[in-house]
Amino acid sequence: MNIYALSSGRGPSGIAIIRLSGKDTLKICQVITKENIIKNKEVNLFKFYDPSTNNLIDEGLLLFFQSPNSYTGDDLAEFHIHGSNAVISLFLDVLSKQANCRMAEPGEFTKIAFQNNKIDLLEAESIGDLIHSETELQRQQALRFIQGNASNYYNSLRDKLIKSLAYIEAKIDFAEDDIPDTVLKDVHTAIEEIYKEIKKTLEDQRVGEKIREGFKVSIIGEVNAGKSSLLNLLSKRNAAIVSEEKGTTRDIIEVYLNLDGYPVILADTAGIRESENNIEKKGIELAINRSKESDLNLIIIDNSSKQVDKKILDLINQDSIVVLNKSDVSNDNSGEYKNNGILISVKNNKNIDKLIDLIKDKLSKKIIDTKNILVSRERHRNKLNLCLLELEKFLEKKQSKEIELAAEDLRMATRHLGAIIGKVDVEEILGSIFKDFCIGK
Ligand SMILES: Nc1nc2c(ncn2[C@@H]2O[C@H](COP(=O)(O)OP(=O)(O)OP(=O)(O)O)[C@@H](O)[C@H]2O)c(=O)[nH]1
Ligand SMILES: [Mg+2]
Repeated sequence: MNIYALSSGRGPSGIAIIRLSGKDTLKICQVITKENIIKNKEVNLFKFYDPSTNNLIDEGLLLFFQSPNSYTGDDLAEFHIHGSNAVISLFLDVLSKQANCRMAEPGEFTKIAFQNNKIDLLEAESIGDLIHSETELQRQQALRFIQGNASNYYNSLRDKLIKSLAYIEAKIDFAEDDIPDTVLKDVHTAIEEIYKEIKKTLEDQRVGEKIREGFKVSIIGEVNAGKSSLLNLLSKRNAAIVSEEKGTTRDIIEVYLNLDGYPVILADTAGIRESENNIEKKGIELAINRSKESDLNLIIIDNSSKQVDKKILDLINQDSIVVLNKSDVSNDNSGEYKNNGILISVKNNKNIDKLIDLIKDKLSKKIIDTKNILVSRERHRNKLNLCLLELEKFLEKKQSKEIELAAEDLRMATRHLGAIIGKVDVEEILGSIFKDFCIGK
C-alpha cells in the first residue's frame, strides 16, 4: 500500500508539500508528471497532470528519495505545489485514484520510519514533540532526543543487562563446567550499578516531563488583590473575570504561556479568606490543593493589607514568590513578609518585567542540567520503574540457589528497558504513540 498526505499546514499558502510513500511511488510520480526520468535526491521541476483527464493540475517541484535513503525508508516523494485549497484538493483527489494508494493516518510516515528501523521509538516520539514544540526549551529538548542522546544511554544500559544475562545463562547451561563462581558475584555488582544508575536517572524532579507539558505556576493569595488581573496581563487576554467585588474567582482558570522560552501553565485561583459561602469554600480548597502541586506559587497580597490570612502566609516558601500588588495605591513597607516580596502594579504595568524575570529565575533553578534529561514522558518513567522492580527482585535472590528465577528477573528487566526505545513488545504501545501525530508526519 502507498500512502499520501498533505505534510505542510492547511493553506492558502505560497507552497504546500504533499508526501507520498510506498513501493509504487516512482510509478505514480511518472504517471502524474508524464516524465520517465525522475532524478533521485535532486530537485525536479515538473508539470503535474490528472492522468484521468490529462488536465494540468499545477507546476512545481518534485523531490524523490529512493529506498532506503528516505524519511520512511520506503520510496518517498514530495510534491511542492502552490498552496491553494483548490490545488491541494485536486492533487489529493488525483492521488486517491491511483491504484493501491490511500490517505496516510496521523503519524504514519513516522511509524513506517520506525518499522523500517530508520529511527527508534524515543526518536519517533521526539519528532512529534518537535512538531508540537511552542517554546525554546521544548524545541531544545525534542531536538536532543531526536539526536539520540537518550537512545544511546538506554541502549548502553540494555547492552549491559544483556551481557549480565548472558553470563547467568552460561552458568545455567554449563553448571558443572569451568565457569568460575566469581561470575555470579561480578554480575551482582554490575546489576547493582545499573540499579543505582537508573535510580539516579529517575531523581530528576520530572524536569523532562515539565518541559514537555509546562511548569505549573499558580496565582494564589488574598481576595481582590489583583490575581485575575495579573493572569489577564501575563496572558495578554481577558481569560478571567476581574471585578472589585471580593471573591469573584472560584474555579481554577488555566492559561498556557510561553514565558520567554519557558512553557508555563499559569493558574488563577479563588482568593483565600474565611468564607461562609459553600461554593467559595470549595474554590478556596481547590486553590490550596493547587498550590501544593505547583512548581511555583505567586503569592499575591494587596500592598495596603495590614493583616494577611495565616493560611496565605503559610504558603510562602522557597517555591514561591511574594507579590505585593497595587503599588500605585500604597507604598507601605510594614509586615515581615514584605521584605522579600516584589512590589508591582498590574494597573500601571509596573515591575511586571521584573516579576517575569523572577519567575524565570526560580524555574531555571529547577532545571538542573537539561543536557542530562533522559526522561521526557510518563511512559519512560513507568518502564524505568518496572525495570527497577525486576532488578530489585534479582538482587534480593540467592543467585546460586535460584539461578533460573534470577535469570527471568533480568530478562524482564531487559524487556522493560527495551520497550522505552522500542525493542520488543512494542505493538500495543505503537498505536497510542502515533495517534497523537498530525496527518502528513
Ligand atoms: N489600583 C489598582 N487596582 C488594581 C490593581 N490590580 C487589580 N486592581 C483592581 O482590583 C480589583 C480586583 O481585581 P481582581 O483581578 O478581580 O482581583 P482578584 O484577586 O482576582 O479577586 P478575587 O477573584 O475576588 O479573589 C479590580 O477592581 C481591579 O481592577 C492594581 O495594580 N492597582
Ligand atoms: Mg479573581
